[in-house]
Amino acid sequence: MAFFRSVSALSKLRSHVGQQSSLANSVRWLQTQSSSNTDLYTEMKELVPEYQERVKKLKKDHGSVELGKITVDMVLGGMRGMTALVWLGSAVDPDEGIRFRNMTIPDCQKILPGAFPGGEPLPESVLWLLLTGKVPSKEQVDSLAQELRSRAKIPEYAYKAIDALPVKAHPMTQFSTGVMALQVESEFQKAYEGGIHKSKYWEPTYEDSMNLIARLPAIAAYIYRRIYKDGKIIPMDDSLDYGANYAHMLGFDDPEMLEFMRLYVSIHSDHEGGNVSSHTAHLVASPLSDPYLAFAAALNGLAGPLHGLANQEVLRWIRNIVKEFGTPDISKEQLSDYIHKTLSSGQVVPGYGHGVLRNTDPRYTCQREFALKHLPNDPLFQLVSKIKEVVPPILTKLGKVKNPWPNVDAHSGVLLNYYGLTEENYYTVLFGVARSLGVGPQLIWDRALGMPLERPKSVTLEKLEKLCGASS
Ligand code: NMX
Ligand code: MLT
Repeated sequence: MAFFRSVSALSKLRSHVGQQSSLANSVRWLQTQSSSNTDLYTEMKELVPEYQERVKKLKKDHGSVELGKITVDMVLGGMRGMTALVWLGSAVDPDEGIRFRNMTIPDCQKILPGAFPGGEPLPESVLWLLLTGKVPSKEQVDSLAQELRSRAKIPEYAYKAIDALPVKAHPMTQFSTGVMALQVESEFQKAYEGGIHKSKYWEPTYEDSMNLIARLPAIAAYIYRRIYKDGKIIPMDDSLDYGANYAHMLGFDDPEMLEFMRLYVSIHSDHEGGNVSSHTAHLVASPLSDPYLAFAAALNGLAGPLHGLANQEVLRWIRNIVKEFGTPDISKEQLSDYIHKTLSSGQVVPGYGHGVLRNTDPRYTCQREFALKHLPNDPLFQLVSKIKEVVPPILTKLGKVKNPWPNVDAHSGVLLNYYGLTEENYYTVLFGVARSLGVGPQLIWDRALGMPLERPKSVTLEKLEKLCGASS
């Protein structure tokens, strides 16, 4: 049966990408298969037993296979390189970057349904792909968009919880508070209190995750309008897709900005499981805390300047450069001096480096391509391009930076700024909305696959020294 579905999927792919179809794409498409269910929940109901069987077999037949060794450097070095998690939605190759269910960003741009032919992937397409591992049809994506719209109602007390904070509270503090307020409606919590059987945990987790994803844009837009637009709220437009609706509720209706938001949400959705926000969500959900509790925690990790807040820091840093020289049109020598000044004052160059990547982030590259197409003459875009030439050799010369290349955050700010979203303190909220599309599906799979409470072993410093035969 799966074979026939795959064959029909392959012929659909050919009609999708026509002459441009490469063999590699076709193979990847075959791996993803397709299905005729227009309802995502029905699709999941079919998939869950199949995946449960795979995990059961893996544990039974290969439970003691060794995946690597753990060194003292790893224990003292933020667990870099330790394989310790299963994450279904995506994986990051150090050189090539992200693959969403084995599809690169260009694959997604070619194959996933967009708002119009040739358009950027719709976030709904990405959500379907991340959850099911299958490329959705336009009909499936439309049905999911409708499902999300129908779940998007926000209880009044969530707005009141945000209103209890001073307007000057950081947007991420307001966002995390809003998510905690939404937790009051957790279906998982209710079901657990009602004595649900563990084999059914994934079902209320699906409800919570989908409700959460559906409600985040309105909560996030409320915060933006509250802080920056005198509290003048713009209601949701039922004719719009997820990304476009978010932009619309923020106050942006330029079709180019709507398209950028679709791309933005899609590429920020997932970055395998070890990044701080995703890993935090998985950890916090592991003792059966519901998706709201887990996602609020994830947002608090995302709000750190070495993680998601870097997008805010990048634009602030770029603006400071412009302020210092009085113009964005500066020489490479001036830029180099500024970068050295940043480093010698003990700060990092925001938007550069990565815990896993060892090459330019493809999320940077696709944003650059978008900018080249739509805003090639924007002075800040030109400055960002110059920064990309000047920073890597300087970081390389330091001799300690493992990845001198730009990451996703090095680019997003200038695009948002160009379209009028100039308030950089808000940028991490956009990242947070997008990240729910990656975290939500994994939390559903965590419960479907019976992932246990996460509890690694720690050692004291004395024990570590003793294990190494070192004297203190
Ligand atoms: N500027 C200056 N120094 C850097 C940078 C940078 N961009 N990147 C790494 N280093 C330093 C790092 O601070 C460390 O120094 P020390 O030994 O003195 O503590 C040294 O180089 C080795 O670090 P790495 O092993 O290369 O990087 P690590 O995996 O520890 O950290 C980041 C990864 C992303 C935290 C780091 O590259 C960084 O701080 N980058 C700037 C902030 C940023 O852009 N974060 C966003 C990441 C993407 N996201 O959205 O989450
Ligand atoms: C992310 O998207 O989460 C960041 O690139 C950080 C990471 O992958 O560690």
